[in-house]
Amino acid sequence: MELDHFMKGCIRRNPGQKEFHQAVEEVAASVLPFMKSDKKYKGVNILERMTEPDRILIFRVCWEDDNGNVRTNRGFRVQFNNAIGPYKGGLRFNRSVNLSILKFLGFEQTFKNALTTLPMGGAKGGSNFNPRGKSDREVMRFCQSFMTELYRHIGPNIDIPAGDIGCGAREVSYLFGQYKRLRNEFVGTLTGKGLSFGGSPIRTEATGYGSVYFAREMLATKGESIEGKTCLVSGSGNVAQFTIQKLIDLGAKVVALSDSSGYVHDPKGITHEKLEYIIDLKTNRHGRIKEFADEFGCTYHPGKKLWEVPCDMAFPSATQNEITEEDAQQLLKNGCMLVSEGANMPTSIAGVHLFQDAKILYAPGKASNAGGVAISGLEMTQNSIRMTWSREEVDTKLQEIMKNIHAQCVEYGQKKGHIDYVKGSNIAGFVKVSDAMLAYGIV
Ligand code: NDP
Ligand code: 2IT
Repeated sequence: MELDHFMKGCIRRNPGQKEFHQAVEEVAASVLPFMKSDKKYKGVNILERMTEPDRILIFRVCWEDDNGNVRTNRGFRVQFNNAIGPYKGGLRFNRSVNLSILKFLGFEQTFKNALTTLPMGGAKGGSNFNPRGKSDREVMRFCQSFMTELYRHIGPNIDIPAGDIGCGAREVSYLFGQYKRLRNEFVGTLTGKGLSFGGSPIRTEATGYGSVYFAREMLATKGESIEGKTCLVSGSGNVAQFTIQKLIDLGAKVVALSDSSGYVHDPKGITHEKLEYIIDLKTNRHGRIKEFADEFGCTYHPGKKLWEVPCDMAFPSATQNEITEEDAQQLLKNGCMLVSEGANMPTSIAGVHLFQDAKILYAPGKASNAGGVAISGLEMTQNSIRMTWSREEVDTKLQEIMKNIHAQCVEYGQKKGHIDYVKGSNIAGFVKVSDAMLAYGIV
């Protein structure tokens, strides 16, 4: 009832932004009942305030393609909340990008960043520019044009962008190079940089590794381990690649992965050698996952989703709403006992409810994929102190941070021996950000 009332207001204020409504509803369902437990939340409209971004920047991005045509894209930066630290979050370059998607991502980022224990606020940005099929020079010209507007709104103590879908090492490098030229200063205003110019060890791997470390923590609550488990990993980009790598290292068997065209099923399991092929295919050659099936003689399923393959554990690592209610039903029917979200909001609300009702180990992205932004936070620290830590040091810190996030979920989400990670992560993130906002008065 209370949730319905809150959501009516949210929908009225943000018409047509269905992904944003979805992200808010998931948080409000956990937080509204919790707010009754303390009178400091009474009469201050704190959740309304937290669902309104601090500011949104929208700008024109013009560039010239290889054939001399003038192209126009739209650039965005949603600076959602800087109550606990400077704005921080990735840039998404994909045809589907719109304000609803970036607002949902910026909102989730605010809670996620609070969970990392590091001082970072939440933001997200990007463009409806699609790097797929573009030459390196076209991507460069787009990135330089994008930064020519964005640079005036960001800075190492203001807002620190990074990558996301369609924005990897190549794009971050072009963006950082242009920022540096315009400002004439070398500071850590972007994260995910190359290792020779201020990047942190393990940042490339961090989201995927973190998602597996989080799964390991969840399994430990049941006295179980990763070893021997059959896994599905959707996507085949940055997050999927290093989720697969860590799963193989820890003795799991990954039998399927995908891209936006379909999935490949490899019952023998992905090996390190096959993974190297995938990394080269997707990161360097920008190819299609079908080529993996041709190369290694396994089956390719065009236009299908991999959730129909039986598994013990699922790691959705592609995009939002890739697990529908039907997909969740299918996973549960096949005996899936753990879902660790590498992507942001990959499960529809109906799917989340099915996982919660089935009481499987289910981690929402804001908890399980926080390793990426956490290491971005450590990249900022290293840039500030002008030092680089070793891989081992950063990996140890990543494991500690994922443990800590798990502990926060247990603190706020445990009920009768079961851990509701959705409730736990939403409340833990909310407590930290709202405490700061309330301390500032009416802001
Ligand atoms: P990449 O661009 O490296 O890879 C994205 C992958 O997802 C590709 O395989 C892509 O397929 C697939 N994909 C993209 N859109 C769709 C779609 N609409 N339907 C099906 N498949 C799709 O991005 P990342 O790996 O960095 O990001 C993946 C997810 O992880 C996103 O949800 C992102 O927000 C989230 N995330 C990323 C972090 C990071 O550090 N990079 C941190 C935390 C979360 P194709 O090759 O066909 O385009
Ligand atoms: O969704 C995310 O957390 C990211 N894309 C990473 C953001 C970052 O600033 O590293």
